[in-house]
Amino acid sequence: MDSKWTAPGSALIVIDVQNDFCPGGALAVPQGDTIISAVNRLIAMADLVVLTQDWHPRGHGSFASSHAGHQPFETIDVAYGPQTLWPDHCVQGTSGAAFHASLNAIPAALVVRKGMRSAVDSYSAFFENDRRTSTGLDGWLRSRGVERVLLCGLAYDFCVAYSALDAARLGFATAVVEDACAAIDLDGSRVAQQKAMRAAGVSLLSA
Ligand code: VGL
Ligand code: ZN
Repeated sequence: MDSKWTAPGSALIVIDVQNDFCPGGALAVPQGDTIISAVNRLIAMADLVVLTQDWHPRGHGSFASSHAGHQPFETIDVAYGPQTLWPDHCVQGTSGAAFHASLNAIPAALVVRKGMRSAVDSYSAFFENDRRTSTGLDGWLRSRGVERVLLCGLAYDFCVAYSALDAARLGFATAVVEDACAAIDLDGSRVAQQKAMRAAGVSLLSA
């Protein structure tokens, strides 16, 4: 990996390394916990670290349980477009929403919580799924002088990919460390999002 990704002007954004996305959790990503040692090595090398935390209120609109007659992993249409329905996960204050105990969260300068409004899901660290409501991360990074973002975490084909595509669109040089990510892979979403990231100019790296 080129040293520019760990130099001043670069930030590492660690996406959603939370218990519910790891084996035993409510929305377990296969092998979700096996990436954590690689994530911790990236954290140790980074100049600036941001963590994201999926942080839903009970009864959140992305939960299948909030939609009578629908099952997890179905897609429905909502005000801002298609929305995949998920098992209840990362409910604010629960152990499932906590960072995995193996994640070295100590060096993080900022924790961005997302998905906090019941009516709007939020995969990206930058914008909610309505694609308009900002989390404020763009401005925070710019005021810290960040020009390059390196991403890793869970899940590769949802929150990591959405965040990387937004970062590239916002004008950051953007890279994803693929072997520090794990995918849900719903209906081919892993390869589809990998293609989309490549097409957007996101560098796909190995640790
Ligand atoms: C995520 C689905 C629902 C993710 C979050 O972190 O990729 N996926 N909420
Ligand atoms: Zn979520």
